[in-house]
This record gives sequence, structure tokens and C-alpha cells, in this order.
Amino acid sequence: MKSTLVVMLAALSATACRTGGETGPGYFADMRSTSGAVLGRINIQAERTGGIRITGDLTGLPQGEHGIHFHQVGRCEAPAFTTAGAHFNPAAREHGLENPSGPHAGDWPNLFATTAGAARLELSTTRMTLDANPASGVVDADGTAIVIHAARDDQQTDPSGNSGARIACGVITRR
Ligand SMILES: [Cu+2]
Ligand SMILES: [Zn+2]
Repeated sequence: MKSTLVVMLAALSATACRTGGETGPGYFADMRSTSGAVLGRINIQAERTGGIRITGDLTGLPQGEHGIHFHQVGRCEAPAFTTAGAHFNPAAREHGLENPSGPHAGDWPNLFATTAGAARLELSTTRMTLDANPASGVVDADGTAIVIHAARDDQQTDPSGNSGARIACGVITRR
């Protein structure tokens, strides 16, 4: 189990590198709080090497670590955001980047917000693609949303890493 984890972490750090070179039409998600306040925009680009890259600057978050995931439905109805459904998971894995039976395709490392409530995102993954590929594509019939949670994602506990309430949501939208 330990060796599986090491291999997985090695793969993660490899995909976390800036590979450079995005391609195709861009997408974005405007993140809103449970009260409708705009927290900022997350940009989503396809990478030439495959996979996607997300970047953005957010404000107005509670200080500390927050779970952030792609969720399977592109609907963000405040205040609970349950309309976004479960984590994006076409491969039917368990939750968590540190779960030997995981992760969900839509799982990301925790987002860190400063004491001023600001968070910067710059991450890549090869588990998702910006198309309708049934195995990986986030541009599917019912859309996809990005959700930020109140608490830290433990990256192990199925189905959502004990990351608590959904405090922000944004629908992935074509530019
Ligand atoms: Cu989530
Ligand atoms: Zn998950």
C-alpha cells in the first residue's frame, strides 16, 4: 500500500509541474459564495500534453485550507450548492489524492487562503480533459462545477475528505 502511495505521489508531482502550452478554447468558472458574492474567476485551459490546467486568484475566503473539487453537475444553487452533485468521478474511484483506491478525477490538493482571505490557484492534472470524453471530459451534457468547502480535505476519506459544507461554487463555462 505504501509503495502505491509513493508511486501515486510521484505521478502527482510530475503532473503538478508547469508543462507550458495551453491549447483550444478556454473555459472559466466564476466562483460565488453562499450569499452570492463574487470571489473571483478560475480559468481552465486544455494543455497540449493532455489534461487541464487551472489558474486563478480568489478573495473573500475564510483563512486556512479548503477542499476544492470538480463536481459532476454544472448547477450552483445557493446556499447549499448540493445541486452540483458529487465529485466528478467517471472512473468510479474513491475519494482522495492519498487514498490507495482513489482519487476521483475531480479531486485537487487543498486550496490555501491567507489571513486576508486570498488564495492563488495554479494546478494541472491529466485525470480530466476539456472535452466530452466519457472517461475524463468535463464538458459533458449536464456540465461540471467547481466547489470549495469550509474545511480541509483530508485526501483519504470517501466520499469527500471530511471537507465540510460547500462555501463557494462556480459553473464551468466556455469563454
Ligand atoms: Cu467538493
Ligand atoms: Zn473526491
